[in-house]
Amino acid sequence: MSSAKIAVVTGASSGIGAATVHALSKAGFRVIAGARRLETLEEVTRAAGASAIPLDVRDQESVDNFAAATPEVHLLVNNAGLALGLDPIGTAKEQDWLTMYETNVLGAMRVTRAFLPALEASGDGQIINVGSTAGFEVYPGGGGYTASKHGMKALTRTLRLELLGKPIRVTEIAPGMAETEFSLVRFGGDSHRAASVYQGLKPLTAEDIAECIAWTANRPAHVNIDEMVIRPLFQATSTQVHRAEKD
Ligand code: NDP
Ligand code: 8X3
Repeated sequence: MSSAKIAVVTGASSGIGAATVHALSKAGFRVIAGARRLETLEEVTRAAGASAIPLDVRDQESVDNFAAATPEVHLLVNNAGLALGLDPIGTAKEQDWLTMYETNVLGAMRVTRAFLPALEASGDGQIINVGSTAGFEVYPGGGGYTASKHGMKALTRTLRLELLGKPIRVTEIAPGMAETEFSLVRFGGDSHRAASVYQGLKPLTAEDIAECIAWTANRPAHVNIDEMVIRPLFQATSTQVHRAEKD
């Protein structure tokens, strides 16, 4: 039987989650990956030598099935998440806010709740939540997303208090602008609008964040990285970004 540690990565069909599947596999973890788009997920896991299980973090039954198929786990990466729209609060779409909250906060809670017993039983458990700079900053039009990522920060910090004395480390990784499918999803598939978010600067890549996750996961068992904030060089805050002039 292999003695490799087992890692679960949610939202692993694209972007940071997919890159994390590769980074953790390379670091020696046996990775079990979840997302809704099973075919896309399987392309990722096939290439990384990992396993794919369908997962919708908004659906309790799906989370239960996922957890039942994964009885042993040392590391949980709560990465599944999304932003929808950039509407000001005055014209906010309630369904968008609900979806963001249900995915980014309730989803992370559900998956964490399902895996806590196994993480504790591992004797060396770890939870890495992918938050965001939107978890401690705000920007116009970002109300629904920033509220959800502030929520995830609260969840992460609460967990660290509740798990004190147990062998489970808790970390928040908080990226700034990373070019993934994130903006494409946020703007309903509008690729021009999505590309304009990163125009004139070099954004982070999914791999940049995945390396930070893998590094955090590889610290000795007594070392807890509480929070890590990573931004592109030309982003100082959510609203202050330096862009090169267009040619
Ligand atoms: P992507 O859109 O590329 O990836 C999002 C992933 O989440 C996909 O694999 C998607 O898979 C999955 N997902 C969405 N909803 C669900 C659901 N209900 N159940 C299961 N999986 C779901 O974006 P990123 O890689 O950028 O996003 C990953 C995380 O990073 C998110 O939490 C995001 O908020 C955070 N983040 C992103 C930043 C950025 O600039 N890109 C910056 C800071 C944080 P599928 O659709 O197949 O279910
Ligand atoms: C994603 C970063 O700036 O779009 O979490 O909120 S931002």
